[in-house]
Amino acid sequence: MSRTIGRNFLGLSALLGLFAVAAAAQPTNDLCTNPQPQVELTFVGDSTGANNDGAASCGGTNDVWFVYNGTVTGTLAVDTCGSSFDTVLAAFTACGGTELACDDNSGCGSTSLVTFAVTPNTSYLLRVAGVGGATGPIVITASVVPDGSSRPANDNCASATEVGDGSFSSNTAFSTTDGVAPCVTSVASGKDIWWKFTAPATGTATIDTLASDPNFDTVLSVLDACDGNTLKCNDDADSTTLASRVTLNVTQGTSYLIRVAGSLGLTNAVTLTIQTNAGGGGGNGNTNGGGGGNGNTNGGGGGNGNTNGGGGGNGNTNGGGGGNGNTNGGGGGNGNTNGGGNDNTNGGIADDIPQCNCGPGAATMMPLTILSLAALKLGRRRNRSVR
Ligand SMILES: [Ca+2]
Ligand SMILES: [Ca+2]
Ligand SMILES: [Ca+2]
Repeated sequence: MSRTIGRNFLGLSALLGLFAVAAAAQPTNDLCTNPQPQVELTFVGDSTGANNDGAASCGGTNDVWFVYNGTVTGTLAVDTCGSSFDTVLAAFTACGGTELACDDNSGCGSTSLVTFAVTPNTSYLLRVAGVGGATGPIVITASVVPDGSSRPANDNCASATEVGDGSFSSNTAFSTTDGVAPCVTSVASGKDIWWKFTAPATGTATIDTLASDPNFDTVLSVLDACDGNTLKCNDDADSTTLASRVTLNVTQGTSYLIRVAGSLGLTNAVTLTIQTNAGGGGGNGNTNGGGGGNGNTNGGGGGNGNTNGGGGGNGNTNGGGGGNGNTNGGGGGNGNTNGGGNDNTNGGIADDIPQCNCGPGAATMMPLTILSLAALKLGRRRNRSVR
């Protein structure tokens, strides 16, 4: 999103007048009688310098105001996930009117989440206040679900869809925000859905949204638990795509929470792909430090190093066997593409010659693949830019 955020965000900002609030000045939406329009996206406000002119059953001071104008009959959710301070959020029928909902900490962290029924052609006043006089930048997201529709089953982290390896379709439409992605600004990672991935093997898992609509700017993160630590986070897989990809080490039987959000609170269909590559077994090091091997991609076996530092082998791609290094520092072999070699006795050199089923060597295949992918993405990028 790094390239497009400027364009999208500035465009939205101009549309919504988001930066009308000057730093350290009184916010333009300080008073209930002059609220900032709220739409169904993720955007920013700022209560710095705000005075208090409202009251809510769950407290808060130094409030600023937003107004949401109903367009359908349904249920509106508004959250302050990503805000910089401990918020309190309340909804009213009018300035000084009936309180429809009030919440302190149901959002992510110490932020707030309220839900209430809405109808077309009706305005709802939203009060964002701080606990203990706190003020600062606010991130606020609104998401209405019309009667007859429903939020995604995996909207909340606690109800994440359980998966293993594979490809999974879902949609962020009507989702709400219940997490943040530390690799982007809060406003750049809004409405989210969740999967709970249990690793089928110990090794490396690659998780991506690359099969989603190429125009959907996703942000992908992996956590060790709901409200836990973020292990990996990615906005754009590379400079030519808006989709996301992460690779992480995983342990068989361990579960990981996967969050996919749309930039700026935009929503769309998501295809999530997960592939675990079981790391080959590390080699055996017997007597004086034989090194264990590395197994990359589909279970390459690690080599054995026996006596005086035989090096373990590397097994790359489709189960290349690592070599055995026996007696006085025999070098372990690298097994590239279906089969590595053995080096035995008195310092045999490492064998990295493909043994069978070799076809074109890996060294010539890889650049061609990268170039082809780059050409495809550049072509797609050009196509998109002329729409
Ligand atoms: Ca709070
Ligand atoms: Ca959510
Ligand atoms: Ca992205």
